[in-house]
Amino acid sequence: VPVATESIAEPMPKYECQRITRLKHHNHRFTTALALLEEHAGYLQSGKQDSRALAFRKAACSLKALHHPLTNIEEARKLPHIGRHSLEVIQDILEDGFSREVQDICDGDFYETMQLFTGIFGVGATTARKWYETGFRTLDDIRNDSTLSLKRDQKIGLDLYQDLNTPVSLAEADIIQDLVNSEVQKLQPGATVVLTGGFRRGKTEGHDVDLLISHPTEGKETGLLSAVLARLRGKDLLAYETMSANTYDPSSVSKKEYTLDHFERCFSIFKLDKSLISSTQNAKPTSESPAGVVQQGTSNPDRPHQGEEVSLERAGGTASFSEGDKTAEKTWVGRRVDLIIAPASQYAYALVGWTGSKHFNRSLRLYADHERNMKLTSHVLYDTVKHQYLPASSEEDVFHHLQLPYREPAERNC
Ligand code: DGT
Ligand code: MG
Repeated sequence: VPVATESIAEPMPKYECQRITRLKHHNHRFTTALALLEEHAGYLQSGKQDSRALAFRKAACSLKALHHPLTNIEEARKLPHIGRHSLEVIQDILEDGFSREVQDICDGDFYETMQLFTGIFGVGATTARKWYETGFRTLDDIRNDSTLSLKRDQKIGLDLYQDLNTPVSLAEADIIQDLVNSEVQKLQPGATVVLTGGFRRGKTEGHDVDLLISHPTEGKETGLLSAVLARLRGKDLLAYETMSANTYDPSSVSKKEYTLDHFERCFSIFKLDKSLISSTQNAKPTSESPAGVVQQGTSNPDRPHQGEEVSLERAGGTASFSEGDKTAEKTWVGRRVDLIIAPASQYAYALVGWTGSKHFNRSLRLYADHERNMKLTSHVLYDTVKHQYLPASSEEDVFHHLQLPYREPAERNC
């Protein structure tokens, strides 16, 4: 008889990284509502220390890890991290089939407008809220206001709004990975280009393409990113790029700041030729549509989208580059691509970090810190008692050092 790692009778472990959390689970009716409340809370606060949003996320994570559909509120009370507010929402859904609070948020124009504005590349909650409070409600309100001095990324975000708010399919991500890989191999044979982020966790759609680039020989990755970008630029494959240098400082790990990573990286927008993706246009999203919430162009089964104003057609539709001639058809579709360079010695940690989910990483880092006296980053694991770094050559090594059962990427979807 196979030994179940988590039986129904056992209490759910406190840390998300101790559990198995898959994309598909038994409680989407609750987690969809909680995800919307998380997103809404993020719009009200300024993002960083957002404890309300985090509370909704943690409650949803517990429900995602449950092995069966939740049918009564008493059971929800026994789960970890389900706060009072989340309990009320769960109770409403159990009793009435929907949450009045969620419905009210969807019915008002704040949430819808914030979704619209934060969908602009380069626009965060703070800017979006400022625009909302000014009275702006549509993308044209933003485009037509001459007093706004938009940043370069925001301008391109408006120009390519439809492209960048159409989910990237796995087939498109594979094409982009191949494009990058073929340039990388010409420059540094034997280098690796791995599709990470949500796609590695089994998602069939995403908001971007996260590519982790490395080379088995330490040092051979140096200079690779700018050389690859030069080649991509030469082939006119980039609509936007912004590079940041490697700012990794090994001495900083023992300090408090260990959440962001410091790899050399490029945030870019690729021009993906429509002829390359024509075979993927009819690909149906496989993510479930949670009951009762309008889904538009969303890559996350738990991220509800409203945004009625914008019609988010599949890539290759009628997208046009609105600078200048508004009717001119583009031959390409804009896709967000992150290129990250990791040296061999940090690769395993980088792979865990960039595979995510973001919340899984958060729990891994808290677990390392609170339960093992270790500092985990996307670069290293540091034992603060023995004062030593713990090298890892695989993701399995990382989990082993933390004395955690290994979780496949598909099991890290919290
Ligand atoms: P998506 O793209 O919306 O379908 O979903 P993900 O899970 O691919 O999310 P994404 O692309 O924002 O990030 C991929 C993973 O990389 C995520 O789990 C967290 C990690 N990540 C993203 N940005 C950073 C960063 O600046 N520093 C670190 N350490 N990790 C990051
Ligand atoms: Mg991603």
